[in-house]
Amino acid sequence: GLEQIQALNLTEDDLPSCPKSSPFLSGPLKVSFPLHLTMDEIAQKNPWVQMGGHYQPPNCWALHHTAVIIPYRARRKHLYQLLYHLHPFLQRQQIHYTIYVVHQIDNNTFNRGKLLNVGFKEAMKENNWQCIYFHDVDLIPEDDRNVYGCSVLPMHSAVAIDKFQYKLPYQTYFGGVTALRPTHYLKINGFPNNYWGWGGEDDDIASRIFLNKMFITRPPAAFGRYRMLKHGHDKGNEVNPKRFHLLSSTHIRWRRNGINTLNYKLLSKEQTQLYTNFTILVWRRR
Ligand code: UD2
Ligand code: MN
Repeated sequence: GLEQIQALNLTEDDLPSCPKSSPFLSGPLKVSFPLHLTMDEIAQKNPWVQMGGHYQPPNCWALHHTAVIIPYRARRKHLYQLLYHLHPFLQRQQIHYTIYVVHQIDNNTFNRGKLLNVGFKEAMKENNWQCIYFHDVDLIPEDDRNVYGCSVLPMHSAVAIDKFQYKLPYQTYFGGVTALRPTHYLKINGFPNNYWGWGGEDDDIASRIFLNKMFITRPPAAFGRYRMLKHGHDKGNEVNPKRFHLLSSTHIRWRRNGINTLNYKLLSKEQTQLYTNFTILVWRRR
């Protein structure tokens, strides 16, 4: 079992590689949203997930080593639904992963870009991840052939979302669920820290990729399907009126605004049964 493997501290040399395509994939999924989920219930359904929301296939060496980072504040029901669906989804893919939640606990305006930067930084302290998934809390994948590993190009996974009638809203759209290798993430200096409130940060991230002469790739639309849990505009995440102005100068700012200028205060780090939680305060210059 898994405990034995951990006790022996097996490495890449001791296990056969997992197959290129996992035999456990089931393709299109029937996604439903059970009411009143609890952490214990979800944990019981996922006995192989270890403290902190960690998993690796017990009998083979995973091809993908992935940190899933979720920017979060006051969306408990969405978080439970995501954990309920994502853990079995990732295990069927036979990947090695940990789910990290970055919780902005202050009353400042929500800052998704900054939370993703914090998630990257903290997750890389925990493990030498080879692939980072940046994942909205409210997006539930509908096909497990959408494998959460990285390719040689930055990946945009949320290709077809029910909210957009399962169509890509525009060609450079890079919202919802995206993935980068750490080298690529560092090359673009991470994400912008100065998008406060809703909107624009996803386009800024896309610009950073294009400015660094990279392209984005996507899974086939049949695989990259998601349902978005229903929500209105959150309190504290008002539409950012400065977003267009900021976007017009990404090419000037990206080198001096990102992972190299990130500041925050880590209040706590907890391992829960289903995820590792970072509680943080973000600073806002006035
Ligand atoms: C879109 C993008 C999203 C992001 C956002 C603009 C899609 C599918 N997603 O999402 O990636 O670019 O626009 O910022 O197009 N959150 C909280 N608590 C809050 C507010 C936000 O946890 O109070 C997190 C949560 O993970 C959420 C994400 O931030 O899923 C994006 O916020 P949203 O879902 O309110 O915005 P939405 O659906 O327009
Ligand atoms: Mn949403």
